[in-house]
Amino acid sequence: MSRLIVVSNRVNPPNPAEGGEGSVGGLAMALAAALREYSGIWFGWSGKTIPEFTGQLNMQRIEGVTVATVDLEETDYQEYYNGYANKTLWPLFHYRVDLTAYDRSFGEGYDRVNKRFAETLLPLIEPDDIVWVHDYHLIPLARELRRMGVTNRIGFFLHIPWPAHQLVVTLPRHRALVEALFDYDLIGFQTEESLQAFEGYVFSEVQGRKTERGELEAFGRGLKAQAFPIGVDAKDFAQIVQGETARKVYDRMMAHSVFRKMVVGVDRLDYSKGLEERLIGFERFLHDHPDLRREVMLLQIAPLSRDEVEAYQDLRTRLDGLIGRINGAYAEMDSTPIRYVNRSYRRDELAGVYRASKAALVTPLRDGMNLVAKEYVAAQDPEDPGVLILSRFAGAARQMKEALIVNPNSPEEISDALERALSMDLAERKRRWEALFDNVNREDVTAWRDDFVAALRADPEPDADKPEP
Ligand code: GDG
Repeated sequence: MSRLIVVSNRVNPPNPAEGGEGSVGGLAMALAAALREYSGIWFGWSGKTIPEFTGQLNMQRIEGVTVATVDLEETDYQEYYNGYANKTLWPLFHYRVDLTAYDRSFGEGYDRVNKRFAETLLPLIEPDDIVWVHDYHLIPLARELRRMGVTNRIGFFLHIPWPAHQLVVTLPRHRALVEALFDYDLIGFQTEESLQAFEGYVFSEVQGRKTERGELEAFGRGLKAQAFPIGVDAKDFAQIVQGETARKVYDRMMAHSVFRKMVVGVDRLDYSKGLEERLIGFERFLHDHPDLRREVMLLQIAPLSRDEVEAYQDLRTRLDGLIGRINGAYAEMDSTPIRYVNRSYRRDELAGVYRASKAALVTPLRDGMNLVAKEYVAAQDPEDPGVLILSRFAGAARQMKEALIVNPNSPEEISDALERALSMDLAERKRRWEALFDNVNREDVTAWRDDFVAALRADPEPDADKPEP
């Protein structure tokens, strides 16, 4: 059986030395499991910077997974990671043209690092291996590998949205970026909407077409493009929530009346997550429901993220001010409407918090999928489930139709949904939760991974209408 090589910017297989079992994300778990199954390798940046790039590979075995990492130069880190990935592609693909930096040096750094990744990875690739590249940091990786003569099957999965055509064309080198995607055999998106936006670009911008077999063709090449909605490890999460740590957190919260009507939000501190809009919606709720002010509390967990990037620092400052203002206006001597935490918690602690809360506010302005929505559902007590309030702009809204779907830009919709969630009778809560859980359980992270790998492995049939190379 062929080996699987997973490539992502950062490499994070489950590591008991870093917080132990239960603290690791479901995605890392699922990829690590696939790598064990196919005896593969996980390759990426070590997270360290050095004065001059050496291309030295660091190989380790972590929990049965072979991990290969490479150090980058400080300039690489600034131009490729902080620059093109996080100041150009991330904001643009989340519809924030106002925050997008169009700096030529970032694009050059991005190409340079992708070339360096390819050069370092090349000696590890054996003829039968399949290669699975993850996310917007590494779009041109297949192009670089092809230039070095690699003919293996290479797939790419985009974890964030693919935006509308009008946004993509604001990138000075958008054509080159899209052309680079045609060096993959398969590209996966989170949703049909992203897939259609990509196809829209290909059809109207570069006169591509779809073949009879459903392949996309442009730049004289063809590829398969499909939606593969990512999921969580629902079974694992349902188990974690029964564990000792989760139970302790849950019991502690249930014992205190301040947590009796708790609403929870868990997000990296990122402008795509709609945190300000959520807080303004919660403020509207407090304003509209004086009778509930002392009873309802929002716990917002927001670990800091990308805090070297100015837009993230600005957001943090604005959130500090906004929360201070709302708490100042609505707190009493013995009650505070918003608890706001900038640290991260263990996965099993989060599971306990999810279960203890009556509702979750998952209200991104744009999100590829959003795993918190799915984790929240997986952690609920089937006999007394909480209610999920979900933005229509999260990829997850496509599958999770039984959530209370809101427009995150509307404080009134957020306020109304909160009121509805907190007064919903048990029968309706159960009915909604059962349908949501069924989906989260069925379309889980293992199904996502297996579907992608199977599609990538599938031998291309001879295609009569494919142009000669
Ligand atoms: C990208 C896409 C897509 C958060 N705080 C803590 C913590 N988390 C965990 C959550 C969840 C993960 O981080 C966040 O995943 P999301 O999907 O919500 O968002 P992104 O980080 O933006 O992820 C997104 C995803 O990739 C996968 O394809 O769904 O659309 O943007 O698992 O639980 N985990 C722990 N402590 C925390 O304080 N342990």
